[in-house]
Amino acid sequence: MKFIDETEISVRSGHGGPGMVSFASAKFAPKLGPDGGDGGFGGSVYLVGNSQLNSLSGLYYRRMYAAEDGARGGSNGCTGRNGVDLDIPVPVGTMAFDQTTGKMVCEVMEDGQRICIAEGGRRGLGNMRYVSATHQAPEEFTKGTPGVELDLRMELKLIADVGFAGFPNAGKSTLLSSISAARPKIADYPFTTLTPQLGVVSVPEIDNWAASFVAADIPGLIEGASEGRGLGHEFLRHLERTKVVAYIIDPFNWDEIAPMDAYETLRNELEAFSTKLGQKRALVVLSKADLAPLDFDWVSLEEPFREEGLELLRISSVAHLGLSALKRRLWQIVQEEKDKLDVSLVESLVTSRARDDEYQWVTRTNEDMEFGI
Ligand SMILES: Nc1nc2c(ncn2[C@@H]2O[C@H](COP(=O)(O)OP(=O)(O)OP(=O)(O)O)[C@@H](O)[C@H]2O)c(=O)[nH]1
Ligand SMILES: [Mg+2]
Repeated sequence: MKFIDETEISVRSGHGGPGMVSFASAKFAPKLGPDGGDGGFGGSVYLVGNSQLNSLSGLYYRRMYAAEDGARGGSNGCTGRNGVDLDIPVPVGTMAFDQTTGKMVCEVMEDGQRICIAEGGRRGLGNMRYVSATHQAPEEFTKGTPGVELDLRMELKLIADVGFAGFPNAGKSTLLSSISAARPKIADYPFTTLTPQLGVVSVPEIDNWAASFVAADIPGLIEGASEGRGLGHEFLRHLERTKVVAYIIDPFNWDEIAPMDAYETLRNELEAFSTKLGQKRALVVLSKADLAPLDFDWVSLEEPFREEGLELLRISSVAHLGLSALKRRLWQIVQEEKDKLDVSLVESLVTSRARDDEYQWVTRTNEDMEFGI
């Protein structure tokens, strides 16, 4: 199915059902009093995270989403049926923006997370509700409130731990296919990969038997991608949520570009897209090591990278060289970055707690003065 990472949809929650105006009567008892019931609540619209999906294509082919209206109240005190809620399944990492205000409505970050984006209308009240000692035959009722209508722009930023960035033909897809169960298209011409591909990489050598991370292979980049050359920058957003970017460089492509220049060009392209992305933790991966002659001078090839303080690994996806070391290192970096995030989260919590304490202390002293304590 076509990979879609941006689309527009319209959603509408159900209207609240109107209340009923009705009077009960029976044979020989024509005036038993009001018995109009309330309407039902309108159905709400929810976005539900689904880790089985990794494209917005489902939303691309269907644009209108409406939850059911609440039913009208009935006579005999019957309440109308509530409208059925509508769940829209979306891939994890989907963001919804309101088209009119441009503001983000919500972001679905976990599998099974259910977020209400349009709340159903409130139900209307039947005339039974308006009876009072002095108002025995009320004809008042309420209609219920209308549902909410929203035009949304949906954007997907895939959630992966590691992103592969590289020139076309560098061997990104071959690497993904040799370390995960993903089967991206591989060929010896540029721009074989046209859409991002995800793969789950398991790292069996780590003590924790469940150790794994998600890697994303995105279409090849070329110099000037920020000006729209090649496939442009379109897919770089899928690297934004990764913890580390693996720069896949073919060191035997000297005729076209030297390895260090290739790295710098790629990094500049990432930086031109977003400074944060350019500054993300990096690991340089020299691919196709099986092509090196026995006396190949790796030291002088790797020297400029080492001078820059860059971490470097050599692999061959075809001959399965260096893949275990790469998997293990990437996994370690992902853990380190996650720990850093946790630490900064705890720090921000501690500082905000400290601020709260300070605030409480100030208010407490005011109270203390009042009570003379
Ligand atoms: N000898 C050798 N060839 C490789 C290796 N990895 C990839 N290749 C070859 O390099 C070519 C390009 O590989 P891909 O994996 O399609 O490259 P890519 O980076 O995904 O390319 P795009 O999708 O165009 O960006 C293919 O012909 C692969 O067979 C390797 O480790 N050794
Ligand atoms: Mg590819």
